[in-house]
Amino acid sequence: MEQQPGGGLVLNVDHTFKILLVGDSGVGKSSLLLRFSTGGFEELVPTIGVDFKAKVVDVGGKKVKLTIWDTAGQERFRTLTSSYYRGAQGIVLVYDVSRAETFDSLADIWLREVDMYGTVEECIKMVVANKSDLAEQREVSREMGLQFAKAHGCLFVETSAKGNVAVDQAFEELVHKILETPSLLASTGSTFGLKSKQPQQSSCC
Ligand SMILES: Nc1nc2c(ncn2[C@@H]2O[C@H](COP(=O)(O)OP(=O)(O)OP(=O)(O)O)[C@@H](O)[C@H]2O)c(=O)[nH]1
Ligand SMILES: [Mg+2]
Repeated sequence: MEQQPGGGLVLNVDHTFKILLVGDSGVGKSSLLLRFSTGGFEELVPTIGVDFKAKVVDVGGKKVKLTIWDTAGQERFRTLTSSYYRGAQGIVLVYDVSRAETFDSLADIWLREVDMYGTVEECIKMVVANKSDLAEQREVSREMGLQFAKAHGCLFVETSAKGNVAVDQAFEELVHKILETPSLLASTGSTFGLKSKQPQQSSCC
């Protein structure tokens, strides 16, 4: 910790990374973030717009501040949430293993959004298969999720926010991969590593 001229305290960190959570409504994005940030699990209402939490983690000997943006999955917020892809070094695409349509949406909606609105070249994508505790209701096998992630160059982790299975591991793996990617470290706080294309403007009717 360090005293600032204005009297406030700042935490010295090696890097600050922006992480974005996307996926259909109800897949458990906010529950994963709650579990990761506070260790808890409780019944949540659907996210309105975008929520945000910050957490400092030690990964590979580095102190990393994560600013994690939790977007609403509901379609009515899509125009708003699209602007939050900008500058994200890590994007987590979440589906619910007990609802196959949420898995299909990864290809139909969420990966397309990453391509359209992401601005960081080489940003790390991670597919998270949540609700692994719902064994009886499972509609998407681990193998299907893993194959999909491989085919699209994404990391893959199965989690349960409810059962606290592999949630910390998912975020840590993501941070590890970002730390291993030099262009993403250069992009922290600078314009290095940004895609050359201009961000998409939302169209006007
Ligand atoms: N069984 C089970 N239920 C879960 C798990 N994670 C979340 N849920 C439940 O799934 C529902 C939706 O969770 P949310 O975290 O609000 O989902 P979300 O993806 O943030 O939804 P939006 O904010 O609408 O995009 C809630 O009833 C949660 O309690 C899990 O790992 N297992
Ligand atoms: Mg939510």
